[in-house]
Amino acid sequence: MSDIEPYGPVPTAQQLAWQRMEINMFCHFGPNTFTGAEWGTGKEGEEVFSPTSLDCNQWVDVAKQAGMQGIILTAKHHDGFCLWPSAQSTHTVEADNDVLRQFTDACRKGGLRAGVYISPWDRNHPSYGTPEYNTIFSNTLKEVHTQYGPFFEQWFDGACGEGPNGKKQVYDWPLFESTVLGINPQCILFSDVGPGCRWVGNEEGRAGETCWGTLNTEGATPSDNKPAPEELTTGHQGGSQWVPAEVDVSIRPGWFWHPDEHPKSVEELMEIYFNSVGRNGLLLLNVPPDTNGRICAEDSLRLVEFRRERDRIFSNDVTHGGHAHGNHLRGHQADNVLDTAYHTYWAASGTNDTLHIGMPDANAFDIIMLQEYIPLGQRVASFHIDCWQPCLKDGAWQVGWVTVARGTTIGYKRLLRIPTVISPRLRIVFDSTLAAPVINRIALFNSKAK
Ligand code: FUL
Repeated sequence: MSDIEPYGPVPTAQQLAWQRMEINMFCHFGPNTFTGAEWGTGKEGEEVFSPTSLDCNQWVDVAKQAGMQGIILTAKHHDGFCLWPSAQSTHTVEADNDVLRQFTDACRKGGLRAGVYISPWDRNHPSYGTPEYNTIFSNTLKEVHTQYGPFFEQWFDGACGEGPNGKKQVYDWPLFESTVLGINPQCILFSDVGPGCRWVGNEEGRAGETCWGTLNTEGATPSDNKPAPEELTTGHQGGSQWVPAEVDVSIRPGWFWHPDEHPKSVEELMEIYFNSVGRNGLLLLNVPPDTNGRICAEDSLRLVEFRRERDRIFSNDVTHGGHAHGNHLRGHQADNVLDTAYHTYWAASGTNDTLHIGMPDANAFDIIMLQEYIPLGQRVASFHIDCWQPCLKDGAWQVGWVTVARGTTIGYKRLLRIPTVISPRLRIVFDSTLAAPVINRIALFNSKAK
């Protein structure tokens, strides 16, 4: 417990642990992997799903090498095909080919957290479109969470795309949520509007430059009664609930593996990283297994390169050996922003206090990392950063404060990319805050260093 009063909604212990995972892997795998479709019709024969050398341990190894801590598997996509021998459906794998079991076993063995995507939309189930389906779907959730759990996250997809003459299900969301949470209260429920975490409003790998962990969810339901996508991208300042953004995007053009598609470049993945983790979101990067039931070499190599690039940039914090100062409350002094301990922070004494960082030398940097201590709420609405630098003033060169970056929200993590600066001192000026800032980390990196 902190001796600083929290501001507004704050993450639960599970939401905090979830956000600190930063990057997880998504695996879209099912009949579509074999047919080339993205949305199966539900009429595919069960024999279509025929991985030749399924190896979930390999998925886990790849995810670990990529620096990820969890994997979410599409155990049932919109075609309704269950990757486990469900008693609620006839459209499933055979009992001796239980992919979900192999997946959860592999995650446990490899020390990764397992999550599960179970699509509410079902193009196969005969009862879909009737009230009875809600009970069946709830039983499906019950089956999966009791027999295969615990899962760290349950993904409720918002897509419901039957054609004009198709079936329309009126979903019983409260039933689905209480079913999962009744079995596993720790589970993070993803949907368009949470409650555990929210869709970021696009599938391009982009949270808003302004991205609040808070959202007004009163009266909202996933799918058909949610805030506009742009609102999900930015969240709501002063929103009533803590529902952080999850940024789901695929390493390939499609969500499922297709032979003629290829993974994004490291540059594209880095752009996604800065725009997701670097904007207060969690990155859920889809890496779909192929028809062998393995992650192909092209994708796993790309993931290793992506990890290497992050390690290269973020391994050398140039504030090392420096000091921070700013007015503080009750012993939560400014120097706490320079250590790597998560739970030590600077608690400003006033809403507009300025934080100063001084380094032993003038260092080159082009990336600024800021972290708010979100267990005490998200407080900063806008800020700017000045560096102590030579500058031209009234026609004469002198040394003074030069603004090098401006930003709005910070949240769990904010990464700002700027033209290279060489300076021994900087200050963070909080222009607009909802409460006195509480910052647990500031670091500076040089992406051009070898
Ligand atoms: C969407 C789905 O329709 C896609 O097939 C995919 O599963 C993506 C993650 O979510 O809503």
